[in-house]
Amino acid sequence: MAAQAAGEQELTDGFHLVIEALKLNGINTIYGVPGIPITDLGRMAQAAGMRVISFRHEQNAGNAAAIAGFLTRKPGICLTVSAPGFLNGLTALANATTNCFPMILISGSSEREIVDLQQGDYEEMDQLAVARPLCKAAFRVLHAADIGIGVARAMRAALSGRPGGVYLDLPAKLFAQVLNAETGAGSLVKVVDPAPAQIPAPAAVKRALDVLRSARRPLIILGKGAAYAQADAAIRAFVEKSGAPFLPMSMAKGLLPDTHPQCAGAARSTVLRDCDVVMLIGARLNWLLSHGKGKTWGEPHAKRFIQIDIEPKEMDSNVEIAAPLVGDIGSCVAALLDGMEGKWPASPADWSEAVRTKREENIAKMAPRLMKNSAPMDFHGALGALRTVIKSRPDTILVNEGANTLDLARGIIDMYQPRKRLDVGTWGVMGIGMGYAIAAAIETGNPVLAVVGDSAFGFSGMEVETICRYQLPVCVVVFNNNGIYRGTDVNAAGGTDPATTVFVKDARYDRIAEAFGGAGGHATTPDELARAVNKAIELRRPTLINAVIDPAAGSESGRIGNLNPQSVLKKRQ
Ligand code: ADP
Ligand code: TZD
Ligand code: MG
Repeated sequence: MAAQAAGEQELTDGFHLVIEALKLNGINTIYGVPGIPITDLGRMAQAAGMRVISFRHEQNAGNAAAIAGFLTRKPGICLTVSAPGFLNGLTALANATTNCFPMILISGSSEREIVDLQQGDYEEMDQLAVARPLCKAAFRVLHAADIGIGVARAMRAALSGRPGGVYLDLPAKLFAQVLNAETGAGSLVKVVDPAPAQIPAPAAVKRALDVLRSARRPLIILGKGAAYAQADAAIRAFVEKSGAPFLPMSMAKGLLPDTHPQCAGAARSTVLRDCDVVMLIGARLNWLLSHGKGKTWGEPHAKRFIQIDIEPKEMDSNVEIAAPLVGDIGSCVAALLDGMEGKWPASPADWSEAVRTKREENIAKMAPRLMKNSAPMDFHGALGALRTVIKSRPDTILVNEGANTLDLARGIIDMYQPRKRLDVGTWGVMGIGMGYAIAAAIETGNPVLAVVGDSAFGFSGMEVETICRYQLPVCVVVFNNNGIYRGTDVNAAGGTDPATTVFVKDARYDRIAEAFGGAGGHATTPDELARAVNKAIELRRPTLINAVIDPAAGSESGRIGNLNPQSVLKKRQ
């Protein structure tokens, strides 16, 4: 442990203890923005051999930490200054919690005595109280001797059970508190087995298998919890043994390749409507699955649901779950496989055949649109080009946000490997793009392709400087259709102000990368786009490509326009 000598005694302090506590628990990267009171903490962490990635805005650092947690099953750390920096990081913390990603937001804070009496300290705010409702757990450490316990509690809270965001409040005074070095070292805690296996009850396993066995038209839905669980081989073995068609939620794509014969991605509406038994593996029946009800599910129906989840309270959240299987996905799937020994009735052949036929039909229908080499590009033509890039470079991590840019890419770009597709997730939040891309590159070393709408990009675009500064192998493609959903709206009042959803026409986003020494690219056809992206990935060079998309090509809110409230008075205006 780094220490100072003061007379006879070896000393340590809060700064060193925080760093040592994180390192002891296998944390080697911090994402953050420096400033009072944590500037020296960042410097000292870097000096102690940690990677400290400095961002331009805390929200992006927080998003980076969150996705680092998803990718590594270790909580990603975001470090911020007090009040405003903390608040900037808070959206990412809440988003991590919503998406079940383990993350710890560590923020410096002002003097407790002054904050609690509301006497107006520098960046005064009761951060602990503000954070508490937005994360799984929130802790404050007041004494350097408690740093070890504080970090241990944060680690356990983030990782155990359903993963999520944790807030750790470190008041400025704590960092300079001095402690005997030996006492300090003795106060650190190495968290043993932070995400303990949760073995499902044998009766629950049997019930699940009985329901699955009884299915005439089974469907397995894989969610991002299944991707997070890193039980890839067991999940694949289980899906294959069951013979059932499977549907990956967007961040579970690639867990089994989208080209797998059982993949029903291209027959989504059919399988949701026609299945009779559904097995959810790490996927919630939230809005992304129409809550398990309604037209999408062919209601009225008598479908039965099996659900594997680590969170018992998730069961029956939207519909009755006939066979809840509570436990961690690795243990649950292993138990199911054990219970399937011997001959297992694979999914009925007529159902599998019907799904396969529908899927081939849909793929064939889509194919010509993906080959269109026109200028300006439409979404399908541009995404068709990127689809071929990912096919030839399947270890590339695809980050995706926007509306049309997101919804269409999700369907068009096949994924081949687990945890290679990262996107807006449960909230549909814009602004995750650059943070996710940066952490994906840092944590995996793989090349990253970020495909982002021009609006989505704007929420985190300044981090292109961060990408260039750290020389990361990130290629950003901005789908530039001059606006949100479309670039063609006009101001109904006819004034000089532009419409609310449009941006500067024909902007050159590529020049943002050039400003920071990265490579810029400007693509007007799918061929040009594929060439430019291939080159960027090949050279592992920070690159931003401005992809010119027909401003009229998109639809309102992408695929979820139905969620927009409509004014009954609109037509009269
Ligand atoms: P998607 O958006 O892909 O449908 P969700 O985020 O809705 O996925 O669901 C993920 C689910 O996975 C959550 O309910 C979460 O509790 C669960 N989960 C996360 N990790 C595990 C795990 N290791 N074992 C079991 N369930 C998990
Ligand atoms: N703010 C935040 C944080 N999240 C959001 N989802 C939105 C605003 C609303 N919103 C969407 O849901 S998509 C979107 C916004 C602003 C941008 C869509 O425009 P785009 O994509 O350029 O990124 P397309 O390709 O033009 O549709
Ligand atoms: Mg756009």
